[in-house]
Amino acid sequence: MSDAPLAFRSIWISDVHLGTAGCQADYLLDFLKHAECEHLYLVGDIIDGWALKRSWYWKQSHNDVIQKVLRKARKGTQVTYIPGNHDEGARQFLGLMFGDIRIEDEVIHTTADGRRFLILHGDRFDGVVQCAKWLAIVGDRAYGITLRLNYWFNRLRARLGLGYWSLSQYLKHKVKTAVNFVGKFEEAVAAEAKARGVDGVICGHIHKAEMREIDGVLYCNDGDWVESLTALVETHAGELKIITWQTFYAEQQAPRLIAAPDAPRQPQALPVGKQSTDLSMEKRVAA
Ligand SMILES: [Mn+2]
Repeated sequence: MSDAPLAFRSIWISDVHLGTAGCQADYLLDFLKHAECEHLYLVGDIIDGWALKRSWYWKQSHNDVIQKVLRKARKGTQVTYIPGNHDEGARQFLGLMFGDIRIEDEVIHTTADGRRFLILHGDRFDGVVQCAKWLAIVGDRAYGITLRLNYWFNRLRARLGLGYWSLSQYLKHKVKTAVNFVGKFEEAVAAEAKARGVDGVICGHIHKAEMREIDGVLYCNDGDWVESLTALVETHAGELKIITWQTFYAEQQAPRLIAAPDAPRQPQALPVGKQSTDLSMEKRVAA
């Protein structure tokens, strides 16, 4: 049994959205390169078929991610692919093997300490929750813009002889509903797990990494590789945790810093071309 920090028993990733400009394939590649596991679960929305139908966007790094996964499968990692709504085309192949990769709609994973987890993407709960999901993504960052928009909007309304109507108030209410959406989604998924008699559930879909107990079951969401760069991992002892690429990367660099005490104590330079993205990530983390 290896207890090296980068060797896990299982890894769950989802919502990679290969085929879109938002996909952070380079970071995911770096993560996959340095993290080993016995079980790899791809929990949906790995390839964004919807976006590719609209306009073709495919970079070398997107190929590399797929190659990396195939390589892991060849080398003995058990890879399970659970299609999501953005890659629903793969749902016609449920129950089949593609090379070394198993395609399933949902599976049960038993952790090293014997707990049973239901794994699914999560989009089937959209209907239950019935809310505008995109608002959760827009969030309050757009609030400043809407305030300005509100001003011009109401000047126009006044000129047309109409009364004041608060656009920002309206959107604020909608954002609040979106926040509710996340909570309601999590509760709906947890309720399903409870009904199935498992100890917990692992899903993706809403791009919000989370691990908390809801009504007696452990709700886990592995997040995404568009914005938050997160994965869920299981250690060899059966402990589950969410890791973010930023932390993972820092830990990866740590041994080198110790090995070279004379090195200037500056943050490690990121691979070329990633600095700007990383800055915006820090902002996101702080937000
Ligand atoms: Mn989805």
